[in-house]
This record gives sequence, structure tokens and C-alpha cells, in this order.
Amino acid sequence: MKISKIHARELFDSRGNPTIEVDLELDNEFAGSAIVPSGASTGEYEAVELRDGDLKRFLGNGVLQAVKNVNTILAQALNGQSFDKQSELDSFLIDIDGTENKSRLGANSILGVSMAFARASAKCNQISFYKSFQSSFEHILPAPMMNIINGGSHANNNIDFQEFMIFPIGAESFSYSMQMGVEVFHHLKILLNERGLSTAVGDEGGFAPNLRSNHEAIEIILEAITKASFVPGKDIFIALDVAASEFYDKNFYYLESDNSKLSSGSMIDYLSNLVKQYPIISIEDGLDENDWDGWNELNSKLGNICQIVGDDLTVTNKERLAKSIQNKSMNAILIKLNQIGTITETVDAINLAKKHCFGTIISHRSGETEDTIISDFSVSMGAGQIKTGSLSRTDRVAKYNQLLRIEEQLGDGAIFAGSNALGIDIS
Ligand code: 2PG
Ligand code: MG
Repeated sequence: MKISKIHARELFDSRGNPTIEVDLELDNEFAGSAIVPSGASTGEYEAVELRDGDLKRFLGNGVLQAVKNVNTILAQALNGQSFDKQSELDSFLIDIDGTENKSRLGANSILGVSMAFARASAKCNQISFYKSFQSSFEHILPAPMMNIINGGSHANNNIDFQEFMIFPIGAESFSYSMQMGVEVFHHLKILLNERGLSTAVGDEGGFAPNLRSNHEAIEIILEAITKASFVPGKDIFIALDVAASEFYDKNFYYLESDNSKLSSGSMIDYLSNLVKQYPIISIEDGLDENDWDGWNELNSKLGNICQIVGDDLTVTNKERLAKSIQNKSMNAILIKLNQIGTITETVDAINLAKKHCFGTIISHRSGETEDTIISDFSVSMGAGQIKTGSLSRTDRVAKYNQLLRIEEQLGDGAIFAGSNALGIDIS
């Protein structure tokens, strides 16, 4: 596949921040485009997202330099070059950048090219995009984690934890898991309204009311599940993204809504009590990204009954994942393409995680776009789990809608991952 043209432009994500879109054409006229998402609670060890820092444009958040890097350096290097497969292109991109963390050209520029090439190459090879990222295809539709109460740095309410998600793993099909999630979402809205609480939504389309505690957020969700005639802990479970690095400072965790300052050990006890009290089956970033001893203890305490998910801890980085395997830090990994910056490195991280029987959860970013690559990617990789926000706002729902289209195309061959995809056995 010979690249004939690459062009990038600056456009906007769901929070109104600039981001980059890349168009790529092959000389046989097959083409692909992709838009790069952006996080808010970014991990310290993520690949570098290049922003202009020019305070006269978009408060410093412009991406004109990243756009220029694609339109000059990468276009010059890539035009006329042929690549047989994605990994060849991605190695080429990594070499041109030449840094450990993609800080020269920006992970946003590099990923835009990597994803646009993936789309063009699937078309060129006449293979559905949702089958195109690896040679074996397992027909697995992921179980969705739906973030229906937003807190932390994704909302301006008083809730410490970033994401309270419903996880309808008891469904028989992906489409039924959607029905379950949507019905609970609407019942939650009714409950919040009845209590005079805000039904305005946060960055990922989940409600963002002020509540008295993290417990109250879980309890009102359990109520909504019951109102929708589903059984918590059977049909639908709770998954949390604590995003603990956001409220960790010098060895302590500061839970504002509970008015408490917790040591690592006390934070682990706090999480263990939540798991005892509620049908919580997955906890992401329960501890800070540098609290390695804590992660080991958390995993040894809860890892047999609950997914312990690394996000900021592992940042889709194979080396950090290898360290966390060695340290027995977790049993599942969150996967975000833009944390590492190329498709191939992302695929490598997933394969390493799977080799160790970890759960793999393909994830959106809090700043998203109309690009639905993660839906196709999750199916192609047989990841089994996806986290892509709430059941409102098109930037989130677009991903679910794409999965519904894929499910329809697979017909009877579609397999809903359900609880089989978890990094733990709950039978
Ligand atoms: C997370 C993500 C997505 P952000 O922490 O898992 O929900 O948030 O993109 O802001 O890092
Ligand atoms: Mg997270």
C-alpha cells in the first residue's frame, strides 16, 4: 500500500478543545480519515499530546504544531512510501519521531496517521474495519461499561470518584445490554428529578448531581436498576473508575465528599468495604499511578472477586504493563490508543495482557469526537469489554450505535462477551 497523500487539519472535540484529524490516501485511491480524542485525567506516563501553548489561541490548547508536523515532516517522509501492513507503518512513524514518549512530533499527530492508515488499508484489503486489526476474528461483541454518574475531573460536582458505571453483563446480546443500560439511565433521571437533584450531564454524558458521598451515588444507581426491573448483582453490576491519582497528594488520598484523608492502606480498606457492601465487579485506578505497593496489596485483597483495572498505572504501555504483571498489581487493563500513540503498540499491549488472562477494556477519552474507531477495534481485537461513556451525547452514543451495526452485520454469528470477558471468574 503506497501512500500518495496525507493531510491534517485542526478541528474540535466534545469539550470544544482543538484536536487533529488526518486524511490519508493510497495511490490506488483507497483512503481513510481519523480524529484523535483527548483525556482530562491523563496519566503521568502517557505519550505526549502536543499542544501549541500559544495563549492567544484557544487558551494554549491549539494543535497547529501537531497539524504542521503531519503536513510537513510526516507527509514528506511518507509520501511515495509503501507498507505491507500496519506494523511497518507504525515502526516507521516511531523511528521518525525518535523519542521514548513521542514528544517530538506528538502522539496526537502520530496516532492520527496510524488510524487513518488503518481505515485506508482495511478498504484496500476489502475487509470490514471491525475485522481488520488482527488475523483471527472471534465474533465477540464487548460488554459495555456505561458511565451514568460523572464526578472527579469530568464534572463540577462534589463527587470524588470519576465514574460510576453500570455493567450489564447478564445480558444475552449486545443490543439487549444497550436496552438494559438505557432503561436504567432513564430511571436514574426520574429518581434524580424526584429528589430535586440536577440532571445536567458531565463530560461523558452521565449525570453530575451533587451528592453526599460516593456511597450515595452507588445507592441511587442500584435503585434505578431495581426500578428498571433488573437485578443488581445478577443482570447488572457496578464498575468504578476511581481515578485516584486525581486526589492523591504526598502519600494520602483526599476524599472530599467523605471529608477524609486516607493512607494507602486505609484507601484499600475503603475500597474493600465498598466491594463487600455493593455488587461492584470492577475498580479502575483505585490507587495512585505510583503507589506500586498499594496496587499489589489491593490486587491480593480483592483480585479474586473484582477486576482490578490499570489505566493511569499502565497507560497502554507494554513496559508498564510488564512491570504491573511482575508486581501482581492488577488483573485487567484499560486500553486507550492515544495513551501510547500507534495502533501496533496498542495491539501489542492487548496481546500481552491476554497472554496473562487479564481482562481487556477498550476505552474512549473524556474528550471524544464522532470517530468510532474504538468500536471496530474492540470487536476486531476480541477485547470483550468496552468503556465508552453514558447513554446520552452523540460523542458517546455514536460508539454504541456502531457496535449495534456490527452486531447486525454479524447476525447469528455474534457472541456477546458478558461475564466471560472479565479478568476474574464470577460463576
Ligand atoms: C479515564 C478516561 C476515560 P480521561 O480516566 O478512564 O473515561 O478519562 O480521558 O479524562 O483520562
Ligand atoms: Mg480511568
